[in-house]
Amino acid sequence: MDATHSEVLQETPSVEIKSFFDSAPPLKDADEISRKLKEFVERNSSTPENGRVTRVVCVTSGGTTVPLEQRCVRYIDNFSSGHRGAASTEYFLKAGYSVIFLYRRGTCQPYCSSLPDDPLLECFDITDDSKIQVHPSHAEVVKRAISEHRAAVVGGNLLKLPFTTIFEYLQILQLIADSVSKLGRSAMFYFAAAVSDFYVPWELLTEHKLQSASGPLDIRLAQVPKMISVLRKAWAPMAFCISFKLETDSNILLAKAAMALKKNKVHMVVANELSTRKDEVIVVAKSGNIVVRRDKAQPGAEVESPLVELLVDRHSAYIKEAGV
Ligand code: 9Z3
Repeated sequence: MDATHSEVLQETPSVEIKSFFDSAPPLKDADEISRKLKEFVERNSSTPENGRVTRVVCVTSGGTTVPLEQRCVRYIDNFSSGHRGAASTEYFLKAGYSVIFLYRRGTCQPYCSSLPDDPLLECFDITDDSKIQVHPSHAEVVKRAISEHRAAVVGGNLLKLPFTTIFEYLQILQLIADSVSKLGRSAMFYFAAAVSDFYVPWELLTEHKLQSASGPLDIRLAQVPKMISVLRKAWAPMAFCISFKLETDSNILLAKAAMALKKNKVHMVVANELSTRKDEVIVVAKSGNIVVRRDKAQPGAEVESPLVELLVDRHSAYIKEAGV
């Protein structure tokens, strides 16, 4: 391969990335998000005065949408309830991390998994004197959800940023990476969101609703540039990075996870199979694979508990390695 060809090949990803960001509809609230991030990172940075190093993890959660019209009526979605991201956020907070929770609007939220589907309608009663009170059967879970959530937010340890589309997700992720890169090895990314591999570039979308009278629909989907490897190389190169690999065919899962580990140069890949993802995951790393299981003997035990414990441990070792 001649030098020019190899240069072109090396440049291709950044060209794709530039064109993705250039053509994406700009975030409506970019300034507000940047302001919140700046404040959050400053608050969680170590300073000579407070003498502590706070670890910050960005947990991504839920699926991205791919609009099929600019004034979007129809879209392609990615499967994810957001349970993994929400539960992991709780365990990271418990372990002393501050969390940037980048989540798909409408998906599971930290501290809400024990609440019924419609908490407002199911947890509360109206008393005879028209006051609202928690129904005794839900009192404990409501109290716990409100107090733990409030403690995390008021303490400046939880910042929640919502997204819907793939365009919003990747633009906010870039803002987060820019902000936390200054924390060096104390920052972690935990990519539990299910991110679309394909999308329709914004400029190729029709403005108005697609019409069925125009006959069958042909759509050509472009590949979403691989942002994790860019984040590793350029956006936040010192951050500890955990990506996820989801497959429905268990025969290819570990090979795909090992490939992602090598290609994206992340520190670990959490391999999970769709049907068993709540019971078991396999953490794939250069040093070998580790199976992590939910403790079935304990009622309500979640696989995210031992998983986060393991990752916190590995993150500590990564920080120590550099003598931070
Ligand atoms: C995951 O694999 C997550 O563990 C799940 C969690 C989405 C399965 P739930 O939200 O499920 O609790 O319902 N996330 C990453 C999925 C993904 O899109 N990975 C990409 C891939 O597999 C790489 S970033 O190619």
